[in-house]
Amino acid sequence: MKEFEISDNQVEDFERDGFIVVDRIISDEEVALLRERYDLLFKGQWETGLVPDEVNWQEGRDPPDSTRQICNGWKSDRYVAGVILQESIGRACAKLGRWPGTRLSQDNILWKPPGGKPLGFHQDSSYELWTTLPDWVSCWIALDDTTAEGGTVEYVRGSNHWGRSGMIEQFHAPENPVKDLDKAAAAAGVKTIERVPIVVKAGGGAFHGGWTWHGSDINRRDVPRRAIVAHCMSSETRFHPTYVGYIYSRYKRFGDDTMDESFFPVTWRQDGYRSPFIDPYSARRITWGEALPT
Ligand SMILES: O=C(O)CCC(=O)C(=O)O
Repeated sequence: MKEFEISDNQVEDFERDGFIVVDRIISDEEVALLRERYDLLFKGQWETGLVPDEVNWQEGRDPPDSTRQICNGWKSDRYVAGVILQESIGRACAKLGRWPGTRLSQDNILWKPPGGKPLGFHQDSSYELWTTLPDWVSCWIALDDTTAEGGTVEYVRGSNHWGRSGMIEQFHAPENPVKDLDKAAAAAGVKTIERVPIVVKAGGGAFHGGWTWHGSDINRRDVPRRAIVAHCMSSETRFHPTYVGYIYSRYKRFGDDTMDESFFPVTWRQDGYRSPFIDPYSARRITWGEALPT
């Protein structure tokens, strides 16, 4: 597949609107592979033996109409790693964020079944205050063809300029998914909220900024809506010295604010560097934590 490139015009659109749509990010083969891996992951089958950082839905444990979510599936499944840690995504995020390089903060594996509940509208970067540079760029990739009524992700055009709000009241299955969004719009003096549903073929998707309001509604169709997201940060990012994020600060060492590439890999850097374990790990030549082949 021809790799996609982000143009200077797309960077301008991204900075103005808070997101851009890209028709093709991963190949049909990668889409098919991820759909197979999703079946296993939501059954709790961890290919590397390691449990993901967040498992917010498990077959037999959670309500069937909740939106299923796992974060950092790449640590548990090397096939997922092969897709989400690819260089082209890192390069695109760095260009959009005007960074010297990209680190993955976390992947987000999402599966909204027919009738699946909404995800509350939020700003991603409000959840990243445990870092020194909480200005994410995220790559959202559809694994099914999306439609407005199928509960696809929606971005609020221009909301990246509204300022920073905190974490929202309820992220999973809120009664009113736009409760916090409405408050933020009022605080910013915005009268008209333009919600843009992302309608793309499987393999296509969008890039959004960390301060862009987004979320998704109920899936009113009879087919699932699956997606994978690479939430990325600048390769220069360090841990905040004192703010403790309730999940990801567990990777911070005492008295040391540097980020370990084993947990926050550098997927692309303008000087050509990329965390050395990514390629042998993604090719399944080593498993989690194993030494690099000589
Ligand atoms: O796909 C969705 O429903 C929402 C995804 C999301 O919140 C994100 O990519 O940050």
